[in-house]
Amino acid sequence: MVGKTSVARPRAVRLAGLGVGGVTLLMLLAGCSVEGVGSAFGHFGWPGKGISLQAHKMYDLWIASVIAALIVGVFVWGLIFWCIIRYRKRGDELPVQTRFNMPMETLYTVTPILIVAVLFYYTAIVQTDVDKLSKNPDQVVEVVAFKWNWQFNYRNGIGPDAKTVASTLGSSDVIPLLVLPTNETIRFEETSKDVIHSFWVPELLFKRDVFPGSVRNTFEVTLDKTGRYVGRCAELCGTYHAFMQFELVVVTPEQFQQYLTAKEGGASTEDAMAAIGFTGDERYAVTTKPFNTRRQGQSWNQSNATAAGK
Ligand SMILES: [Cu+2]
Repeated sequence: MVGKTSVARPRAVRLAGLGVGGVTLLMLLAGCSVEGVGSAFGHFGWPGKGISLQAHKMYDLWIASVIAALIVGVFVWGLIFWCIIRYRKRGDELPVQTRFNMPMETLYTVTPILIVAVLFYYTAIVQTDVDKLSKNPDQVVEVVAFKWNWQFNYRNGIGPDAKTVASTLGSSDVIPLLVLPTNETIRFEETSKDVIHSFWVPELLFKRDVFPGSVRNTFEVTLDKTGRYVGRCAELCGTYHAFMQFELVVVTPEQFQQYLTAKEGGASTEDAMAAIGFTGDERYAVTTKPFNTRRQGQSWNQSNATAAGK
């Protein structure tokens, strides 16, 4: 009896040490190239590392969290399968019982607390950073959502009292373009004319609800990759919710100034796009197209349709 206990204790301690050491080593290795691991595994469900400085931070947090979860998962699965095989029933004799083993109890109490504390720490840091508002953003865009489209107002200052200097309004036939520059802080101020919508550009790795009334949700991004990215409403807001799309066009700061000057001078969005080098169909959205709303000519309850079963 004495022999059994003295064998079990050191083994438990060795196992604990091995577990902690292994997890730490793997976390360190994984931390070396979060992005490398992410792209090797299809970004673990995200559309990539994002197009803003804020997105990159969220991406790193997400990939690192998944890696940490997988390490814990593999460790636990390993222990389970090891127990199943090593201690499968061979006879009526019980395996070594290690209840009230203090090192083990301490290990599986302290380790989860440590993991949660580390995840909490980095989440709080990234979240605070993503939500941070600067005193003087370079650009302010008022996002106006309504059933079922978007209006983007370029503003001359912060808050509801600022003036709109240029505007883009979407319609059933034309997807609204939101043209913005790289390397500048851009503040979005959101407001809705009717129900709750949600402003979402998947490549920003971020969405924020758009409320009607006095609530004016804000957030900021600094874009760092030119290109064209689809945007959507991410809050079920009624019949044509799925048709509520827009396109984010990220251009250089010089192009943006030209675009804004053209818009301020009264040019249409397509003419302003042409002024900064987009020609032909590129003057319109390229990542999505208007859906047929069937509001004219057809209706969902067509009069000449044959009822089911007739
Ligand atoms: Cu909506």
